[in-house]
Amino acid sequence: MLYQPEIETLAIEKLRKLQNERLVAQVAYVYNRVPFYKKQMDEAGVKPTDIKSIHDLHKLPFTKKNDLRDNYPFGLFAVPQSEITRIHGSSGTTGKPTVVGYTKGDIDIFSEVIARSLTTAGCKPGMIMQNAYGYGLFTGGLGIHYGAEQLGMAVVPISGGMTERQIMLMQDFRSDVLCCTPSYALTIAEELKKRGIAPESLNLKFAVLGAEPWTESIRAEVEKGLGVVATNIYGLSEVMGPGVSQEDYEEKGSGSYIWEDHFFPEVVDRVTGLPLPEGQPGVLVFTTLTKQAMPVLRYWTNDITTIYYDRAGKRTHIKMGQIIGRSDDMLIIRGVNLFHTQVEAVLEGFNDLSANYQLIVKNEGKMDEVDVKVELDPELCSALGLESIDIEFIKSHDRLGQVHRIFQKKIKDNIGLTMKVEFMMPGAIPRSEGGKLNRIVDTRKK
Ligand code: DLL
Repeated sequence: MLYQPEIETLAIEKLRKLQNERLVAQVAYVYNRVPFYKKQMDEAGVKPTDIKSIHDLHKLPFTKKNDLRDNYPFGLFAVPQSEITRIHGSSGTTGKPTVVGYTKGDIDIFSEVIARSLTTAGCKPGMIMQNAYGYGLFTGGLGIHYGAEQLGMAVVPISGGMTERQIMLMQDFRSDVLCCTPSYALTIAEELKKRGIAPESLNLKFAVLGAEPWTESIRAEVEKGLGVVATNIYGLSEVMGPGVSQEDYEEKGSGSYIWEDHFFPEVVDRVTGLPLPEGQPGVLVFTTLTKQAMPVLRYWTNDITTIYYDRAGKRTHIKMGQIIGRSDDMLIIRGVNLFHTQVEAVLEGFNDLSANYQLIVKNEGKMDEVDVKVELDPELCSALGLESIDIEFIKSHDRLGQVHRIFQKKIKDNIGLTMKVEFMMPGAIPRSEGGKLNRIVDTRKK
């Protein structure tokens, strides 16, 4: 099912024409209204009239997170404060947040792309949605909320956390849809299992997961543990919030549709900033085409992914792959670039291991090292009567010793790094308590 069939399947020439018209207008709009953009473009020697189509985008300078910080709080707003209806902030935990603003018109478009995304995820009017994204400065809660209402769903604005309560309401309200981070979906699934609540006894059908990187191994665990079809929703506050792209529930694993009529994507080289050919991973860059309060030109998201231009799905809009990680979170270990999702991807297919893992980065001698801590599958532990971890026992145990060796070897083969693998008892690794989960502990001295 499509939410806006005429836009979602717009012939590519028409989509391009729309994008070009919107881009030309958006560039002139920010040049005339935001001193920061006027200065950036003047310094780069680019006039608004030089931008005639998306092919001219490369002439514009990038906008980076620092530019938002330097103009804190409202310096990049293109409208008088009286026209601002809502203010959100980035999820950063330290220092000042990255501030973004919306006009009434922006909120309407935000809701429209969320309604489109939720339909793409399998949601329908009349369904009950349990929205466990955080409400507050974070765009997840309110962003999804308004879009779900626009679609005609009944929203339960429970926000993140209070897992017991989540489960009680899920049972009593017969919620059809759960929206939350993938790591929190795992927490809920685990709690259900602990309490002996079968996923079939619930009414959940879909989970719409995003706000942090995740891979197929987590999808498999969430789908099994909650009895849902789980899809990816992507977005960032600076561009809008959630709903910049969304995976289709019937085309899982083939990428997420980018709503190109509002957000124009590019993938560029992390170092040179030059556009990359299709299929090569690089930094995702977005230019908003219709924003009023805080448009961004060539916003450097720091997110690493790949764009597929084959347009082979139900819609004509292009798809992006899963986010591998953020370039500012990339570890460089003995000369090898490492994202935690690469380790997560290796976990796929290891039924004796759970999707609860953590990377410990350390430097005890000359070289940086990474240890992988991963929890054993709880059912396996009870079947073996295992109550604590003894590394010598694991190594000498037929089944566990073999899993240990194969997992370590697969990490080396796939990632190119030797990592110490430590098996943990279920529950030993921190869980998401409702929001984004940090899976890396860096103990190196800065
Ligand atoms: O996380 C918006 C959002 C809310 C998206 C709910 C999806 C669901 P910020 O707090 O500004 O906004 O963080 C944006 O989170 O640049 C990515 O690094 C990461 N991110 C968001 N969605 C995904 C995803 C929201 N599906 C930053 N996969 C982005 C991987 C994601 N990373």
